[in-house]
Amino acid sequence: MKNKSKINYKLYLVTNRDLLKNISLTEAVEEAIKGGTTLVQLREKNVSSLEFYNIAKSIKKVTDKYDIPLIIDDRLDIALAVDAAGLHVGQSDMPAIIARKLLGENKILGVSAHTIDEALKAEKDGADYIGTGAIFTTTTKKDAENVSIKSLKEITEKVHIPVVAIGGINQENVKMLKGTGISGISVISSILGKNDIKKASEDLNKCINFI
Ligand code: 3NM
Repeated sequence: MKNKSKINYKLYLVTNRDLLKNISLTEAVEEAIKGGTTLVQLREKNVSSLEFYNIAKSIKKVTDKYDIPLIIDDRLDIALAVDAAGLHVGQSDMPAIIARKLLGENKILGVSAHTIDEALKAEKDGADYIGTGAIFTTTTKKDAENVSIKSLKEITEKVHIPVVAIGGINQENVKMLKGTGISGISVISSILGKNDIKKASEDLNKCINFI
């Protein structure tokens, strides 16, 4: 795995197989990486442990091929089982401080935080980066809480670790995040929901020169 301090958060793809059109998840991830995706999070709901493990193994083959770090959402056991680069936890998942203990210092730990207090606690508890959203309206995560651009900026100003914005980000609205101090954008549908995934990744990448 890359040195943790060298992780590029700029274009962070989160997965959701339900959005794919006539393409497998492994192929979709490969296309996104070819288009400039810099980091991948495997986030699949409603799967058995065996299915999640098998998907993670096949995605890891692709991310390893391109030397892109793979982060596993929520499932620390799967992250360890496939020797992923790291784990992402939400506020209702395993506490970050415990996840850090179990992961060790060398793995990446990401934490979703919606407020300054949550972000500061995540940093104290050992997070390497913060995911903050939903910045724009998203239909991909049904229970997403809204976070304003002003709050996003306040979070980036208060914490000393990278902050990645998530939620409804697309080619049109991404420019509104200029000046917020984010280290990257995290997206599902504006890449995986498109017919040409490589082009979607390329196009989005061109819109984030300010990062
Ligand atoms: N987390 P899309 S929003 C996985 O607010 C996820 O924490 C969010 O998907 C949060 O790019 C979200 O399609 C879904 O809007 C992002």
